Amino acid sequence: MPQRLCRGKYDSENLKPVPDEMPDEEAISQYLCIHQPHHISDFMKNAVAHHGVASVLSQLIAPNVKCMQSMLFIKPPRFPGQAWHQDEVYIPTRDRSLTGAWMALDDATVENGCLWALPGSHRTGYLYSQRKHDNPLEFDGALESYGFEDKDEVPVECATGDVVFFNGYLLHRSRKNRSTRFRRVLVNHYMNAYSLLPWHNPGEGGRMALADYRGIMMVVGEDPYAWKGTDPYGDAHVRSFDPAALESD
Ligand SMILES: O=C(O)CCC(=O)C(=O)O
Repeated sequence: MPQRLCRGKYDSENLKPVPDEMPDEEAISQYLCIHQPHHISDFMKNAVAHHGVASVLSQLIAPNVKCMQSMLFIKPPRFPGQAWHQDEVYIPTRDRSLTGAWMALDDATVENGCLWALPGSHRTGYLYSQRKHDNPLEFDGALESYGFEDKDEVPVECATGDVVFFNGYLLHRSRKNRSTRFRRVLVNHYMNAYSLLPWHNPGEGGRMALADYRGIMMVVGEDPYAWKGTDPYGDAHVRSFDPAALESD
């Protein structure tokens, strides 16, 4: 499945076509992570709305659930992970309903850079500050959250097909892929459709409390704000990282 995206088979400025003779493995090895693939691919839209995942989300979150983000991690050998963070820092919800569904497309192990989490760190609803990290060989360029003890972190090793659901306040990270295998994962983010989404858009009449990004996709139930319509989807885009991370160690 990532082959078609990585071979540039969709209408996207950011995912350029590759020569026919290029092997799939080489084509997919160009990318750490493709953001918003569901904006351009019907296959990915169907994955976002996966029936089994949607059914769990309706129990975990609420009867009405919308999705605002998909991320297809490919993470080839030697590619970096992402430092400690809470997803809610990036995608604020009004009611703490942000939930990630992390779907393993390969076995994810400590060696190939599985997810690590700090159990229970979502409970208080505390959002930690962020800073630039100093470990470009391990993590991509995203900022790191800091100000907490991380000795109790646990690896979240998964078999292909497993789905991990986690709250947007959970502190998590992943490390560099130190294996010779890919670590592909589809991570989609969902929230209660009743919560406004102050992500990207300024509020109505300049009111922050009314800010509501509408580039969303309903996956369960009714959209209470259907009267607003939805924003047209944009392109997919590619996550960049420091090529120094590809040094072996
Ligand atoms: O799986 C990874 O490498 C990182 C995923 C992640 O941090 C996220 O989904 O927010």
